[in-house]
Amino acid sequence: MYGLVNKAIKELIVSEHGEASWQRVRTAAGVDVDEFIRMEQYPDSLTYDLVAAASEELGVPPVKVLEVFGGHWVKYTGQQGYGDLLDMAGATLFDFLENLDALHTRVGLNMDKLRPPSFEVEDRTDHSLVLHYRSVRDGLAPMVTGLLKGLAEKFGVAVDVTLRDSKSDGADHDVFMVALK
Ligand code: 1MF
Repeated sequence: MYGLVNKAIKELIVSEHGEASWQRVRTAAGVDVDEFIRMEQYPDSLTYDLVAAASEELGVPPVKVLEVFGGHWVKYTGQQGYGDLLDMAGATLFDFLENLDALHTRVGLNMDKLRPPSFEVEDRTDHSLVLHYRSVRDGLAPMVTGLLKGLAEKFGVAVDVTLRDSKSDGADHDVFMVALK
């Protein structure tokens, strides 16, 4: 994945737990880079290793690390020059989710190595929708839960997020129910 992802993980750990904690995570993950380059490609395994090491260091399950990271990604990219990209994608949470594929197409115009997930909205009403999440990567559904909660915060709404079908339980892909509270 692009270095921006690993930079976001580092920033989250440094700001919440301090530089020493980050250095322990980085070392335990066997990562010798300390300054990631945001437009450079790194192996997905490096990102998964950082999540596993952060889980050990902080004593929280990997699933929780991913969820917290998903929430952080929305704030981090908003602050790191992608605020306009996010603002253009929609004025409400549900419009934003409908436009996520277009957002990734836009990012991918400049980054030919981007392997974006796809998000398909189904059964949209005023207060709920069904979200299909398809990715070349496995195990990131908890991050999507965090992304949805982070987005809800950005748009000032409260949501219930439930994973209806789970790829890790054998479903074809992950399916979320998203309901406004
Ligand atoms: O393939 C990739 O490297 C990749 C990296 C990040 C693919 C997707 C993403 C973003 N995505 C990460 C989790 C899902 C990964 C997967 O399932 O395979 C989060 C998508 C998302 C969901 C809900 C709400 C907001 C979301 O993201 C908004 C977003 C998406 C992409 C970027 C920024 C915000 C982005 C921007 C620049 C990038 C890479 C991603 O790289 C550049 C480009 C230009 C100059 C420097 C770096």
